Amino acid sequence: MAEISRRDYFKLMGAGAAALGIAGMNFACKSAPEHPATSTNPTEAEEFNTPPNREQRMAWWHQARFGMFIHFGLYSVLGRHEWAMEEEGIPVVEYMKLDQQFKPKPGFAKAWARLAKQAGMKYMVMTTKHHEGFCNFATDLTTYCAPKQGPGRDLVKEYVEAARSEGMRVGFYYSLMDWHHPDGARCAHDEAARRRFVDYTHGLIRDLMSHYGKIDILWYDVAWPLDAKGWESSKMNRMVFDLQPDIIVNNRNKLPGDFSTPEQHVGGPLKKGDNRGWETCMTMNDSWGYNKGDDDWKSPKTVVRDLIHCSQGGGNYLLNIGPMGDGSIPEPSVRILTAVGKWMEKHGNTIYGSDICQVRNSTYAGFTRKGNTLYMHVYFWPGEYVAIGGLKTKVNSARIMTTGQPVKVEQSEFQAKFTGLPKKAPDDLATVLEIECDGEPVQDTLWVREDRPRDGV
Ligand code: JFZ
Repeated sequence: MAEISRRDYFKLMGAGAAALGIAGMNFACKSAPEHPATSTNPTEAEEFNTPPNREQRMAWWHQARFGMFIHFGLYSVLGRHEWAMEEEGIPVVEYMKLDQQFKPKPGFAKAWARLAKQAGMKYMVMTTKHHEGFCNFATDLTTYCAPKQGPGRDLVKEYVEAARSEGMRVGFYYSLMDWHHPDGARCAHDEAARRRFVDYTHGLIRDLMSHYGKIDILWYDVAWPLDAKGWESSKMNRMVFDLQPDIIVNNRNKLPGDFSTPEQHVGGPLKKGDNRGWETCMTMNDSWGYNKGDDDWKSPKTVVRDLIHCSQGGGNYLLNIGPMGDGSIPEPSVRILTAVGKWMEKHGNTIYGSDICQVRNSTYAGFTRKGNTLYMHVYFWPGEYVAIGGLKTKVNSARIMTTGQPVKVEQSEFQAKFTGLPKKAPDDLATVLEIECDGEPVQDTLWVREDRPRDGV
């Protein structure tokens, strides 16, 4: 273990997580019923994941497509990445003193929510407790929480109010792994410690689900060192849904949850018959928590492109900010999100509520779809004309959505060509062609490779 890097470690965990749906459930079947008293059907109690009305609970989320992730905690004061406490081996007593400098300025969360709205985001997910163990919210279960330490106030409450006031849906991130709690590691091999720590964890989640009104998303993270049985994840989810019947939860408490969480890459389609959702979470540089030295910022174009590709596959995009200890957002993030917001203002309707799009092959464009309308998002503008190979659906008409300019369509068996375009991209991030088709647009590139007439001997 000492010799593998954190990245490799997570790769391993990720591989395990891929099999989690099945493995987790099998495990649950072998375990004792978790709610024998509250259910007449113990099998059902054992296997509880989330309520069956998933489609209904997730409808707003599928529409929304784009959210803001916020990593905020004591590591925001330090500015050396949210893993600094472990990666630099900082003594716990020393780390704890950071609270004295953790003084978010008044209205800090308002600024986040305003920026999220401006960027075209529809929801926010903030760390209520990260691996460091510091609770940003009020609780009777520990003194290691914002109201009782440096900040002297409930930061989660301020976040919730700010998000709501800008019309954002509200999500809570919660790390199961805890580097501070005395039972956080020994719970793996000491049953009394596990009992205490699981009670503590369920208690904190109960606080979060009870004191802030309607919460839209619960985003669990890192389940080390326990499995679903150890965490009593089934019971955990049951409690969450008892308190918040309309909430959606992710898959990181080792149950499948309502959606999966591909990290730092655009996710793929779910397995056939799986009606859960997926959400790619991503950083704007390479760190989640504020990391002063990390200058590896993505361009606004990369962000827009990732958002398009998430929408194309029916997924969501949760894009992170790592505010500083005073709550202010690093300037590059503001700049990137402002540019993305300008693009979304004009083109957001090609993203929100879009349907999964089967057309996907182009080296310079991404695609989204609404019914029979295909949106071609050209991020690398080739000038004058663009073309789609193997489009099997008849195109009725097309225009450049960005400018309103109508576009000429030439369609032959293997190629749809859109001509008379300007030399220079009308929008640098992505120029969108709105293509009205005769039916649901379908592309077959293999057909092009196999059946297109060839030449020569
Ligand atoms: C976790 C955290 O360790 C990190 O600090 C951040 O909060 C991020 C959103 O989540 O990192 C992970 C968790 C899971 C995987 C990779 C990184 N995974 O399954 O590949």
